[in-house]
Amino acid sequence: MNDVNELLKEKLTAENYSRLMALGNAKLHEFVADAIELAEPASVYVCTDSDEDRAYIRELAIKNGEEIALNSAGHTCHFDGYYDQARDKAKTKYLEASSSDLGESLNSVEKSAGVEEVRSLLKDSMAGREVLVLFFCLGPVDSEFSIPCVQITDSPYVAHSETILYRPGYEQFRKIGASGAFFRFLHSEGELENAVSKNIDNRRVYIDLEENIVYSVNTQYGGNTIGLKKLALRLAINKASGEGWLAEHMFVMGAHGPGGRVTYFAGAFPSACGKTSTSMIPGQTIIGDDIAYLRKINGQMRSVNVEKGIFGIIRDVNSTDDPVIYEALTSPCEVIFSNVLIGKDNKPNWLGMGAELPAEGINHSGKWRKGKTDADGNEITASHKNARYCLSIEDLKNMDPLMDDPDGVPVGGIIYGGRDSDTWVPVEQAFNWAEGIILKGASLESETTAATLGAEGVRTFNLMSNLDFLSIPLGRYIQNNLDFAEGVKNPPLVFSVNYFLKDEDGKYLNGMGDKLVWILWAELRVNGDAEGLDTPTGVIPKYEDLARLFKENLDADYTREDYVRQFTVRIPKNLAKLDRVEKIYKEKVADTPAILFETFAEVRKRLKEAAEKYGDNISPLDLTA
Ligand code: SPV
Ligand code: MN
Repeated sequence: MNDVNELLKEKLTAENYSRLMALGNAKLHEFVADAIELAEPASVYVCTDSDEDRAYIRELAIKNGEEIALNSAGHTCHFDGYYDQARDKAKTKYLEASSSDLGESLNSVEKSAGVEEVRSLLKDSMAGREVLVLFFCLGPVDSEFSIPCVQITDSPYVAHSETILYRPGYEQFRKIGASGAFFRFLHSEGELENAVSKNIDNRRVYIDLEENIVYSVNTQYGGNTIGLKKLALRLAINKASGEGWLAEHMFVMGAHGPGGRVTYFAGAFPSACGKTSTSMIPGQTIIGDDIAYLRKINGQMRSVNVEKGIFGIIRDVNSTDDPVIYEALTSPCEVIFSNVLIGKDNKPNWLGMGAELPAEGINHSGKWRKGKTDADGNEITASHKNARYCLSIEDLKNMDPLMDDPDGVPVGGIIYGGRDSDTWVPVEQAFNWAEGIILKGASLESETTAATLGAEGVRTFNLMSNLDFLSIPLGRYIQNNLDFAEGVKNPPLVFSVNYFLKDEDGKYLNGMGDKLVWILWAELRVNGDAEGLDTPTGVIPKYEDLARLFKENLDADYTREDYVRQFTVRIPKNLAKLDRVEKIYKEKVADTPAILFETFAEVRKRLKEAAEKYGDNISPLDLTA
């Protein structure tokens, strides 16, 4: 204890020391002292929630070259290393204590060996740099949902991103004093070359679930470094499992129904499958786009956005498809662009922005010219496919007024969606909560994207879109979800959506804007205002309701031909999917709840009976008959 205080007194200026001591939390002091002793920064800056401290971080990011000021007020650009452009799933591991039971599916390393490895990489890693100590709160402050967090990082870019993405927490720490639980994150970008992490081969993200600490080193990409994002989600899933609530990879948005009614939806989609743009559909209101906590409060399922900003994929954001984000990105406000193309005019450019891109500029590969190839001979795109923007939801015109409500918002519906070219219809409601969890969430498959390292377009199982972040055995996670509706008076309806269905020629069957109609139909269902048609797997919309919604909201004439092509129930594809997913549970998930297999058997029976009656591919018009 005394050693800790002495070390802090020696390494910190009087002002920084008193800021840290004012929090009166020995566990926090120890964590900071240990990080300083290990990584040996040249100086330490302790941030409060003040505007001055935020401005200091922003300026530091520009001064140290991790961000470049662009020509619009508040806009900066950050580049990650060429091979550091996405989450590194292979090098993200749980530090597994001998007593733990993570199961085979989770990537882990024996704890003492892993701690030693990551600490040896962190040793002296901050030499010559200033380290920043920051405090945030996951979820609204002063709420049942709040989790205070401390982030230690030598990257002002990471710190800057977090000040945009998370609610300030210095005052929250002051309130919890010595007693409360909190999450801890230690990040070092390691040695830098041209302001990017140099030793990518030694990139590691190691997670200690017992101590609620995450170590991240030799990387800058946000998904590997912004502790409060996916690293905290992993800690939260474990904590939630012990405490009876849920931490999910979900947006939360308000769908605006007839007569000014607002119905809230929480939706889980794998990365780069339309999650952010669903949370931002024009005319609706956003609470959050990426991570939600769900709790039962007074017999109601309620949800908050864990974050207060968006670290979104910028590709294909243009004034037609995502007008709200596009407007924010092209207006003066605080935005960090990452891995976009900077043209001669010092403005950001990205794939799919709806304008011709400059033929040269600066991007994640350095000086770029159209046609430039990398060391493997691959053409380097103008901006990276996983290029991102980071901005605060407060800077969007469609922020929901209940965004910071300490009690969250009531959840009317849950939505699961993936990138599925040939099986699921565009929208379908499950018959009940358990079937929703099992047939929608626990059966989710999606084609891989640029958000993680590795090949794209490979159909992959992705339980509730949360598989990458699970920190408990898969079966237990499913059971927690099944149990979560217990004691809830009106459990949310559960829906699947699929924006990526294609015809035989590989052409998408839907336009980008159609998702508005699927969400508004779900809104009607939640409120008992639309009838549906039963399929073997759930309830689909009637043609008349969709035609009306398309006309009223998109001024589009929705034809019966479109309806039939989109909503034909593809029995062989659904059966094949059940087989694929069941095989995974049988072979890889030892603790799969029995009800999952029972439900699969039941649905298989329903599908086969339907095929006998109607044929392999059932037109939704036949279901009306
Ligand atoms: C995702 O990939 O799901 C994201 C961005 O939301 S990351 O921070 O990389 O997780
Ligand atoms: Mn995400």
